[in-house]
Order: sequence, then C-alpha cells, then structure tokens
Amino acid sequence: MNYDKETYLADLRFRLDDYRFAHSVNVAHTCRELAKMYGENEEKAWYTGLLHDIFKNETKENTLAFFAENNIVLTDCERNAPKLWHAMAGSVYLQKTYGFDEEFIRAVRYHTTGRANMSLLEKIVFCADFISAERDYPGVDDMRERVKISLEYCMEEGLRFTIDELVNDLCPVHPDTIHAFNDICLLKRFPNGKKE
Ligand code: DGI
Ligand code: FE
Ligand code: FE
Repeated sequence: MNYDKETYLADLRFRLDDYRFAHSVNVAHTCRELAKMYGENEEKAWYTGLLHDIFKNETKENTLAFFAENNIVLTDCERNAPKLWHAMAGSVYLQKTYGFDEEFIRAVRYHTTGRANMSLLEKIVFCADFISAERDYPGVDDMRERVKISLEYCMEEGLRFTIDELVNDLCPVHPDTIHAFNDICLLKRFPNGKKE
C-alpha cells in the first residue's frame, strides 16, 4: 500500500478539531510503538491510528445521512449509541475514499467496541486509543504498564472500565463489546485454546 500522508493529514485537519487532531497523531505514535513491541507492520499501524477517529467530529445529522447514503442499517443498540457511529461511518468512509485493506478497515471499525477474535492490528489500535500521550484519566498509568505485559492484559481492563461505566449508567452495551470481553476472559481461563 502506498500511503498518501499529506492527503490524509489535510483530510483530518479539515474534519477534526485541534484536540481530536492531536489525539489522532498521538494514537498513531502509540500504535507505532506497540507495533514495534509486538511485531506488527509499523507503518500500517501508524496510519491506522492516525485515521481511526476521522468521523469523530461529524454531526449526528451528517453521520446519519452518511449511513443512509451507504445503505447502512443500524441495530436498535447502535441507533441509541451515537458514540459508536464514528467508528462505523469512519471505516466505511476510509474504505471507499482510500481503499485501505480489510484489516486496516476492521481496526477502525472495531476500535471503540472491540469484537471477538481481534487481529494484532485491531488490538494495537484498541489499546493505543486508551493510552495515547494526552490521556490523563485516573488509571491511565496502570493501562500503560499493562500494555507492556500484553495487549490482552490492557484490553481486559479497558473493556472492564467501558462495560462498568455503561452498566452503571444503564446504557446498552453493544454485543461486540460483550464478545470482546468474553473472548479475553476465556483466553485467560483457557490459554491453550478456548473451550466451546
Ligand atoms: O473516540 P475516542 O474518544 O478516542 O474513544 P472511543 O472510540 O473508544 O469511544 C469511547 C466512547 O465509546 C466511550 O464514551 C464509551 C463509548 N462506548 C464504547 N463501547 C460502547 C460504548 N457505548 C455504548 N453505548 N456501547 C458500547 O458497547
Ligand atoms: Fe474513537
Ligand atoms: Fe480515539
């Protein structure tokens, strides 16, 4: 893949506010570090991180219009969770506009929820999003330590945190988030392969 860095940066600058642009660059850098640590393609990881939030600042109206234009039908859970929309819409936009490969697109698509059987690249983007340089929530240092031990060790805490908050606020938890969490739990209990 020949990446067109200047075009992507211009697209991001046009679509994102300053905070989100800086977050995107930070996630890209963290993705590259994790790729180096865990043996993924560093360039691909950098670009995936850079572009993961490309639809984050889009209005609800525009995002819903984008879904309609692209014949994307949301489930009840998705319709009621606007925070998930930027990952779904962004991944379709990136695929259509720049033709990135399926793995790249999936890493963007599932960066918010996770899913079962995530690839190395998907795990890297999921974790990098939690620990990028500007993140300063309580517990971020623990997450930065966890990621050095394993991506799964970091993901389990991220997923626990997300699900915990959603349940506490009586918000629906997307099935992909549950599947990601179950996957990690089962992996830990059955490290040599999951039981059915
Ligand atoms: O886009 P970022 O802010 O960098 O991070 P993100 O894409 O991981 O989005 C985090 C938000 O997404 C957070 O406020 C919780 C929400 N979220 C994550 N998983 C789910 C979810 N919301 C719902 N309703 N259901 C989920 O499964
Ligand atoms: Fe996001
Ligand atoms: Fe993000």
